[in-house]
Amino acid sequence: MSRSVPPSSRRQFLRAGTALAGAALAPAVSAATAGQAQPLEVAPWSKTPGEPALWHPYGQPSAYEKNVVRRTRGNAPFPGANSSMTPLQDLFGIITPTGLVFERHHAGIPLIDPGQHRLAVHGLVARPTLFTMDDLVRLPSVSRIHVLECSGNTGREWKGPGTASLQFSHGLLSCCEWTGVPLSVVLEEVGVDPQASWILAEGADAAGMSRSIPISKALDDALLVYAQNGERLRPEHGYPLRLFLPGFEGNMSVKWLRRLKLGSAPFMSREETSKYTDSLPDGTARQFTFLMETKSVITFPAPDHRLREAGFYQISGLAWTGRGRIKRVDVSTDGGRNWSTAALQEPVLDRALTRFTLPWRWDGAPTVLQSRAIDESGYVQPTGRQLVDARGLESNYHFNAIQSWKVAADGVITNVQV
Ligand SMILES: Nc1nc2c(c(=O)[nH]1)N[C@H]1C(S)=C(S)[C@@H](COP(=O)(O)O)O[C@H]1N2
Ligand SMILES: [Mo]
Repeated sequence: MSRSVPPSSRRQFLRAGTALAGAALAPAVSAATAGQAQPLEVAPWSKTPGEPALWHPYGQPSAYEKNVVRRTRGNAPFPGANSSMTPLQDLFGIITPTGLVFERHHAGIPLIDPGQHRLAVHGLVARPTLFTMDDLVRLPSVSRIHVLECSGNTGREWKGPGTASLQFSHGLLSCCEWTGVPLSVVLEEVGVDPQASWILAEGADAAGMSRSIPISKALDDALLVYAQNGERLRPEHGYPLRLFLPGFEGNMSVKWLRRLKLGSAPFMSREETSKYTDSLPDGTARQFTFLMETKSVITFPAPDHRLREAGFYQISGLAWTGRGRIKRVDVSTDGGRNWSTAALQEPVLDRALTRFTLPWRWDGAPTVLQSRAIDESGYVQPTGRQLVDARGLESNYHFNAIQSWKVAADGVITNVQV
């Protein structure tokens, strides 16, 4: 249709379309680009055949997208112990491309030969078993789209605005399709002792990272994952095998999984005693805080962008919850005085990222943008103040408050708390 419409009436159409879409909207294309009805030039790349197929046997993004990469903050405190963040400000839809999925390693990325890798399942079981990868891949599998979030994500926001970058504030977050064997299938193979109530999951990395998993979760929806977004796991995400626990904090999805031990009590590993507990104002700590609470963030515009002029913009963002589905997202474009209901983009999946959008006309005046997610259980994403009132300031994990982005008159966007 657009080809048969001459430029001038095409502009009228755009105006009419945006007028229909909402009272606040003006022409979506700036006068500088829309105002010139010149013939299209034939560019150099249209005059000669391009690169052949298999230019890259494994596909690569355009060279013009080379800034869309994971980024890391500073140096590792000891070898291999660091993380990299997903560039949420540059992504669309709900699936994180595998090469941009955030990483969190406690002792680097082990390079494991799948032929030599074994999964031991022992403890309170009838038949202790060593599984090869071939053994596991033969079993019935499922594929599920789920969010993975580090419980340390946005941890720097507890004591006031953290970093002025969406990638660094919220980038320990991704959403992928995960393929693997339900853990319940493997547990049936080995025969669970009725005494068993917890499972120790241990990684084959130099950290030997381990966590205790309640048997109820193991039998419910835990997965032994070997593929991500349609291909085998990448080394940095646990190749050849990881645990995946939908809706639970990322730390529990143990990568490079080598051992599952069934027992009758939690195992009190380092990662659930000294770490991944939440200190409270009265000096006690919350422990085994597995569930990732409901959260959202505006991914455009964000501090990683700059608005060049007043006019129409589509506000876009992500909402998610470890409890199930997102029911509604409210967006404020005036620092929380008024809220509008955002559109939720299909599909809205259980414990996956949900994309929301809201048309917005920026009048060029300073303002504050916020989003607030509500899940199907009725839980409403809290303000920072509500969260600090309930949990104090000593926690590093599970910060899920409403995020505020301040838009200044010059279009520069900063991280603020209101
Ligand atoms: N064996 C092992 N598993 C691990 C980790 C690790 O360092 N070692 N990091 C955990 C943490 S803290 C998180 S948030 C997730 C990150 O998964 P990703 O790197 O695939 O994004 O893996 C978890 N599983
Ligand atoms: Mo994490």
